[in-house]
Amino acid sequence: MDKYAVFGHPIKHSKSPTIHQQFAKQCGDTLSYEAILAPLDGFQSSVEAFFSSGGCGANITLPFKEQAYALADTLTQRAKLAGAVNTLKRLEDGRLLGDNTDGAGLVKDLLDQGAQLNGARLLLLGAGGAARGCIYPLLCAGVKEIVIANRSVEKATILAKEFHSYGAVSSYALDEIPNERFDIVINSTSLSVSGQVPNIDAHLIAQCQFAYDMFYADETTSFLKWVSQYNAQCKLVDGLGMLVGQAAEAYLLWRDTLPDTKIVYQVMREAS
Ligand code: SKM
Repeated sequence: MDKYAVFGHPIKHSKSPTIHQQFAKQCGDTLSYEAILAPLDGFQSSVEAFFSSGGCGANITLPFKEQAYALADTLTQRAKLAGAVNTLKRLEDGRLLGDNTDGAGLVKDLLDQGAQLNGARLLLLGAGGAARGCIYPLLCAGVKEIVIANRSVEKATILAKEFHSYGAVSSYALDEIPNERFDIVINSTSLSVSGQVPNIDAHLIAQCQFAYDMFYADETTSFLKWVSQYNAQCKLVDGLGMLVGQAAEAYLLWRDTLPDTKIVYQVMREAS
């Protein structure tokens, strides 16, 4: 039986095994997919043991995405630009291919939820790994301009410089974002985990049509609640669909079949 897994620390919370089992059922595939807790100082040996015992592919989550990037023998363009790997595939010659499907998962979910990406002006809050992974896929999907805003402007500026040859990308400190109209606002910070919101002027979200929080929870996230106070028309979406989307892209890489994400998203939403 084809063997897959997700590696992380912690890993108990991961919904990946449930998502991939549902994809497999939908596609008529028989496979195993387990959650593996890799020791903080033993990621490499844990992944190597998995692949040498016949593993076909793996997802990688926090805090190991940079280590997976270093471990891969060859990388896709989007993984190179993300500087991180969330999907490994064992190639026929035994080498490990590293990919990053997070940004594609985000784009897929934005489109599924009705966002108009082509020509959009987008405000991206945060400049960490999650932001880095989605800039190139968003530009490829037709986003016209990305303004990256971060607590430390230096980090945002490094990202903007790195991606400026792919499109219009600029950087600001959170409290210095020009008061312009944005179509879409994406929160890539982890502030919602602790119920906080990025320190930006509420005018910035008052006219946007779409607010996306990469974090997801059983209840509306603190960021989406905050947006709804200032903009009742705005469509609010959390990161559950991105999680399902990145898993579908990984499944496609491993098995050459793109599962239907909409059904699985509904099931996961109802279960949460
Ligand atoms: O990038 C994904 C990863 O592939 C799987 C995952 C999970 O299982 O919680 C979360 C994200 O980091």
